[in-house]
Parts: sequence; C-alpha cells; structure tokens
Amino acid sequence: MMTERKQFEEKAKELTASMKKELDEKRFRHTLSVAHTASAMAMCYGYDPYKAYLAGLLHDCAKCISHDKKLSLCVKYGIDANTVEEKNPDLLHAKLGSYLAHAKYGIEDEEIISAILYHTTGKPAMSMLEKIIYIADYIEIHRKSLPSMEKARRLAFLDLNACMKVILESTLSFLQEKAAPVDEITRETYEYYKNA
Ligand code: DGI
Ligand code: FE
Ligand code: FE
Repeated sequence: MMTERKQFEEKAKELTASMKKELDEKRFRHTLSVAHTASAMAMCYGYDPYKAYLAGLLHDCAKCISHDKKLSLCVKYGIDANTVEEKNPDLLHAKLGSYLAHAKYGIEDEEIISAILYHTTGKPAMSMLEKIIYIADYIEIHRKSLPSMEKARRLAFLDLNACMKVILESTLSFLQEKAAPVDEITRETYEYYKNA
C-alpha cells in the first residue's frame, strides 16, 4: 500500500515528463509555475496541495496542439465548440484538456477535471480548486506583468472571490481593447464575481 505522498510523487513525475514532451519550453515553464503556485494557494486555504499541483500540471495540456488538430480532436471526441470557440480555437484547449486529463493522462478526480475545464473562462460559483487554478494561471511568476497583477497576487492569498473579481475585470477590459469576442460563460463569471 503506497502512501498518499508516494502516489502523488509517481503521478507528478509521470505527468511532468508527459508535459515536457507535449509543451514548448515557455509553456512547460508556465505549467510548472502554475502547479507550484496552486499548491501554495492550497496550503493557504487548507485544500489538498497534491491535487492542486496535479491540476496545475495538466491545466494547459492541450495548449500546444495546433488549431486544426484541436478542432479535429474535438469533433473526434464529441466536444462541441460554440461560435466564440470556433473563431478562437485557442479557447478550446480548456475543454479538450479536461477531456485528455481523463482519457490520456488517467485523472479520475472530478474536481481536477473540472478545474481544467473552467480555467480559461471561469464560471459562476466556482469550487475552491477551480478558483485556485484560474488564479494561479494568472499570477504565476513568469506571467508578464498584467494590469492589476500586484493586487491579484496579494488577494490570491487573502480572498479568492475578491481576487477573481480583479482578474475578471482586467481580462474583460483586455478583451474589449482587442475587440475580441467574449464567451457567454466569461461574461456570466464576471457578473457573478463583480460584486465580490
Ligand atoms: O492558457 P493560458 O495562456 O495560460 O491562459 P488561459 O487559458 O486563461 O487563456 C488566457 C486567454 O484567454 C487570455 O488572453 C484571455 C482569453 N480569454 C478568456 N476568456 C475569453 C478569452 N478570450 C476570448 N476571446 N473570449 C473569452 O471569453
Ligand atoms: Fe490555459
Ligand atoms: Fe495556463
């Protein structure tokens, strides 16, 4: 019978090797940093840091798949793309990634799978792990300085909902500036957290 930590070490080692193969150098570095940041946030909030680390390791597992391949894999696995996602196949890396986390990387834990699924858009009333991954993705140390970064980094260890609000505000105004289409669920997430 393996201890929980031993099991974690084995899975983390296996997934780290897979991500090193699947991702380019920058994305791999980001991935390790999200895993590290997410586990630290988990410690702060009394959540399982091993689960947070594994979710961080896999959150962008579909990010370096080409747009065409992403679309064809989504058809193959019955993952339907909405109109915003069809125009922006990059958004599909969350849906496809959560599918692959289970089907290819052997993750059974529903909380981890869901955290990967919602890591780009968020969703209203997120779970602890969903918020941790969403936030760790934004605040990790290698991210180039984004608006409200200092505030988000401080709030990440103080108040998850207030931190969600700050990040969503900055993401929405970034998308507005770019005149990029906003996914319905991103808007709903913002509406939900804007009064936090
Ligand atoms: O994969 P990462 O780069 O680590 O981070 P991510 O999965 O959070 O993706 C970030 C990008 O997604 C960022 O440029 C903002 C964008 N995004 C988030 N919600 C929406 C969106 N882009 C569009 N077009 N529509 C959205 O609703
Ligand atoms: Fe991502
Ligand atoms: Fe990411």
